[in-house]
Amino acid sequence: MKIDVLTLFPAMFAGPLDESIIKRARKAGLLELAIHDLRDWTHDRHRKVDDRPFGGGPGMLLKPEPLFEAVENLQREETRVVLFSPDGKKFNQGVAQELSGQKHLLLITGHYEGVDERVREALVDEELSIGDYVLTNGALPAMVVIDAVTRLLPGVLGDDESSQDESFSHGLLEYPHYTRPAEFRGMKVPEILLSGNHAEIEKWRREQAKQRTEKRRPDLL
Ligand code: JCQ
Repeated sequence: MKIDVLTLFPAMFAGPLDESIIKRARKAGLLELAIHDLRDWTHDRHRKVDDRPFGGGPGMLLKPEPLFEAVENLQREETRVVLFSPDGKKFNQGVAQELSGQKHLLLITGHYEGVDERVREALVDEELSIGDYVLTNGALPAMVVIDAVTRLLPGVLGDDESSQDESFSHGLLEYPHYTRPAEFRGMKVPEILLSGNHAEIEKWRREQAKQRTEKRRPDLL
């Protein structure tokens, strides 16, 4: 998969995407990631990307010209153009799965009070929110989506890291997990997990996942 990102803060992307599983996916050529500075598509001396809203009011908006020029230069026939903002559709594991099937994503990271509405109307296929709070810009949401999508790409996770088995794919939260030692500071691992009875262990885990979901996330049931 190819992902292009348009941002005013390209330096924010150095670090999180150069570690661990994302780093490995990039090295293996499974993810081709390019971070672009939106100012590279301005033509004035001050590289101006924002302006005041018509009709007055506080804050600045991203102006249309650099965004149109950037998207028109980067997009192909098969591109999905995504804008991040608190007004978008809520991102979740299902959206991540859907995006992981695309050939090319172009992620636009908003800023200030938002973007000129003509960007939404003419350029954006999908507006996404990562949650009901306001961030200073869309760089963190873009990294969240890149991370969630990349780990779903075929070949990215090894057998030990497999995403087949994990919580959101069943629509339930995870059951409790334990590793050695069997007793730590007086806290014991549930006996059933040491029993070797795999049918009973499965049953216990299903029940724990159900109880935990009822208690913490009844909205998932
Ligand atoms: C994304 N949840 C919060 C902030 C305006 C495009 O307009 C704006 C974009 C942002 C950045 O994104 C978020 C966000 N999901 O704040 C303000």
